Amino acid sequence: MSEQISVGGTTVDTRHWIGGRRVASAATFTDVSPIDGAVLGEISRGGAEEAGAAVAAAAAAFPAWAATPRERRAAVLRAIADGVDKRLEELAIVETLDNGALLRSHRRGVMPRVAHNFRFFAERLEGLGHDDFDTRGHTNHVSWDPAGPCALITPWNAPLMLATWKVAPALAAGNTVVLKPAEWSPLTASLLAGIAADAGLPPGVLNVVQGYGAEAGAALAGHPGVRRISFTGSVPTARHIAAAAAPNLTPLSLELGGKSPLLVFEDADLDLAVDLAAEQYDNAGQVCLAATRLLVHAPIAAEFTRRLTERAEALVQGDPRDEATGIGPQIHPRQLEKIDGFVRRAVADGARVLAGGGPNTALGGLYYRPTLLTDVRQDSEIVQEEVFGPVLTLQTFDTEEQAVTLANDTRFGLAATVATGDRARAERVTARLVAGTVWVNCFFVRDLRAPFGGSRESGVGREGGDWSFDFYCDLKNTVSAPGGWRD
Ligand code: TXE
Repeated sequence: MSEQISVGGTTVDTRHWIGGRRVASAATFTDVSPIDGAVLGEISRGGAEEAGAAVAAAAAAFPAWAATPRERRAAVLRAIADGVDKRLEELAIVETLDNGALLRSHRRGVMPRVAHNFRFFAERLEGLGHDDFDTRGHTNHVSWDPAGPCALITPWNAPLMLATWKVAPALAAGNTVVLKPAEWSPLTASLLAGIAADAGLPPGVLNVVQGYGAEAGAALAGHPGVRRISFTGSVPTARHIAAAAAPNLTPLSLELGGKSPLLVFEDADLDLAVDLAAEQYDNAGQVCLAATRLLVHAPIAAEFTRRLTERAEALVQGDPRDEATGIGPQIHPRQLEKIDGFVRRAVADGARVLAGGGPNTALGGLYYRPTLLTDVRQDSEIVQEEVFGPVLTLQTFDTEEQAVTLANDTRFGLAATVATGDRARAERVTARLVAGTVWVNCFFVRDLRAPFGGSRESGVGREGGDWSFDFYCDLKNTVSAPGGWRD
């Protein structure tokens, strides 16, 4: 077994990164490209032992990193961002081969955002602070003390972007990190470890443990030395993690799934509304924020449906490395089967297929056709459960009241999008939607200063801006009496 594999011309080390050293496990798992099923390599398969070693390394590195002045920590984060920029093309290619998302979006959107994650939290750290305040002459001083080793457990749909969204604020805050990337897309985390070391991050401050969730992930979640757990992934896994963390009372941040609505009112710009709906097929529907439930005002439903059906059918499906491709493969055979199961059961339950409806047999492999379903019941599985594939449902409504009721009627609350030309309506409707993020006449506009997270089963807590520091730090209030000094 080779520990150095070549992926699209880039050398990637398949071992863990613990205490500033590459560490191999005897056991491995196979990493396969979703584009064509090619084996990319054998990756070290960590478990309790490797998780324990990584937490020990993170604990050993913690005091010195926590005591490192903010400016120095910020400088290292900026150097990591520069390293990401320098290796942006390699990262984009490796990520595309590993998770099958479009190369052009990795190049132009995702990897620049990875670098931005580091620069943003470097800058935010420098500005972090409160004015001291006074209580009957006593001074209150609030400080953000680093919490300790953080376990960051991340998914495969946007591997490096979601990992660095956690790694950057955790490190900025003065914590040390053990990152456990998803086993279906482990490669860019390994590259990040190298980039961070080259940027001057001391050994043990960032550790990467590869492996399966039930092994490496579970060991981290239940480790008593871990002071924070941040997880992005599915609701069932979040429950396992919360249960594992409970004996230690480890604080958790959980960013989970969604079943977000797009509400299209009759006064909306129809071109824009169709664009917004078609955007939901991005990343082959593997986006937690995706507005997969289209709720359309009855008077415009026929025209909207006609246009969106055309758009779905015109989407170019194929190799995510091709510039012309609009939709690539699903990540894994298990996901393809899961998606197809959802669609088949929906059809058996009375849903009508307007577009797609099954795997793209011409392409074979993991390609699922962009699918649009209608005649779906609100309480049906296809409307209530996250599919995490290119599958949208379309329902109509007659009144604003009905639209809001339908929009809020799932156990999720991650995001919602409203298309309307009526400002007063936008204000009324957005005020009543249960969601961590609401977009009006736009989608996926993200500013890292804003809080991000979900309501209900879409998550626990918020990250972003100073909320990230609130989570990754132990906040301390120091109250000093006015007198008593000997100087
Ligand atoms: O996710 P998991 P899966 C949803 C989406 C998708 C479904 C299944 O609906 O269809 O989840 O995907 C680690 N202890 N989302 O099964 O299991 C795992 O190794 C500790 C939405 O791949 O949540 C990986 O690193 N860790 C989502 C990470 O959890 C464990 C993105 C995510 O995997 C673990 C991904 C355990 N017991 C899936 N079990 C989003 N919110 O964007 C697994 N893991």
